[in-house]
Amino acid sequence: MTDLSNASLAALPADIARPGYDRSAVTPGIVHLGVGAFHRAHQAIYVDDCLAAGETGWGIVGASLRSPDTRDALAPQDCLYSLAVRDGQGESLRVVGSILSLLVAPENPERLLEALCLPSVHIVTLTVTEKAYLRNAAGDLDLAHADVMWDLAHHDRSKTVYGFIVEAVARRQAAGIGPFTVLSCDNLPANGKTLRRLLLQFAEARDAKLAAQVEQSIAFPSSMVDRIVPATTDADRTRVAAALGVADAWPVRTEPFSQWVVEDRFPAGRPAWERFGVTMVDDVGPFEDMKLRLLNGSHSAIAYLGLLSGHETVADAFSDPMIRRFVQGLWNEAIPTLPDNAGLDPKAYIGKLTDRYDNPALQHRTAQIANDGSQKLPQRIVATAVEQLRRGGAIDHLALVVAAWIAACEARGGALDADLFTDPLDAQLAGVFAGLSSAAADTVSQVFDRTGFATGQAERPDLQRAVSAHLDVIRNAGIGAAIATLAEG
Ligand code: CS2
Repeated sequence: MTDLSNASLAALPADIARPGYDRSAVTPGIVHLGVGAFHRAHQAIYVDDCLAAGETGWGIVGASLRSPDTRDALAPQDCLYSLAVRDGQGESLRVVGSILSLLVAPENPERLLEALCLPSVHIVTLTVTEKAYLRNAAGDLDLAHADVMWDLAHHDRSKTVYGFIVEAVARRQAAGIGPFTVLSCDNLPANGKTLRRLLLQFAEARDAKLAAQVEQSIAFPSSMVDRIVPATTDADRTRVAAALGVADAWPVRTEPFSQWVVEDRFPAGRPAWERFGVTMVDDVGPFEDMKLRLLNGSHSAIAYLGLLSGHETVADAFSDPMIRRFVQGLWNEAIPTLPDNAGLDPKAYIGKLTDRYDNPALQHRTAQIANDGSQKLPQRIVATAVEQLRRGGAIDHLALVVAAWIAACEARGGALDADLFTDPLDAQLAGVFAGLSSAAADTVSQVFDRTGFATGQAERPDLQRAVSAHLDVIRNAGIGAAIATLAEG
């Protein structure tokens, strides 16, 4: 079978959407760090829409900070790939052309720095996942992390986003090239502000003058990104190739829903995203909190409760009446913590979420979402629980999610496969998770210390007590019994 490429585009069946613009006339305007499936199903689509409407200055240079897989799969096909949008009604395919080139940072860090210093590049975007922000238990940049220490000493051979961005800022300034805007698209609260704070901590450790330069010249708008993008499977490759008539080494599979809310602070310019469904706002905070607490919080709940009850996908787990009721109860605890004066409509939001989780064609694996719980739960569950406690509200469901995460971690290598999911703190937590013989309260207190959950919050002991009580029941009687102890949503 022929491979997907610029040359084979003309041979695609007539009903397959494809770049109708001249890709060779598009110049790189965005460098994206973390060019995984999520970016390719989300931001790259909004940019593709802009290019199709005639903009030519916003092509994407995609960079992987770790693995060569995306570049290896897509470079031979001129960086083209297909987007498969699926629901119960079927699948629609579209070939996407907005990624112009792909780099693998560890292979050649200098090439990424060169891309970051192109005068045509005005925006640097990131989807590097929570763990790449390298925060310590106190939430600050982990200056003792080996990669951070490496980057502080090797400016032209960076490994972290901080090393790359700060070196690029320094080089652009030295060469008289104007600054870029840095846009985080990760699932962190106040992601722009958070990135700015951590980046300044890095720059400060490298050179105070450089830190001042970052502080004065770089804008860090925050953004809320939303689209569910399960990992691609071989079945996707086979199905997509049959529909295209050409082979695509790495299509991405997603849902019809897509949302992007972005703070409109781009001093160096930006694509006209608002023309294609992006909501440009002054303050993304309320949208982020709603998404992190209602979507991501329940996603993590479904992942850990689902794994402990033997459900392989979100749709399976969510069709289990016990879990469905649980999620409703979780939402009932989270909604009162959201601002009520920001024009949000949480009821409509969870109505839509219910449909999205029921999508039978997504096949989103619970094990995929279960990864990196120590990095996700703080903003998805713990912050919500702290706020509920502060306002005298219930935290039964919230606390059970934390207990289910611990129980799922403990179950790896026993009831669950040892490598079903991983966590960046696995090494630090291995001893704790192996300590099934210790009392639940001891386990929970050690987990809270190592993860930094609710550090410095007066509500921490109450939260720990609630989590311990649930963990005790899960250990002794199973997840079903723990859920059964809860009053109905
Ligand atoms: C998920 C998210 O894997 C996870 O942790 O909760 O990736 C989720 O699918 C996206 O945030 C949806 O926008």
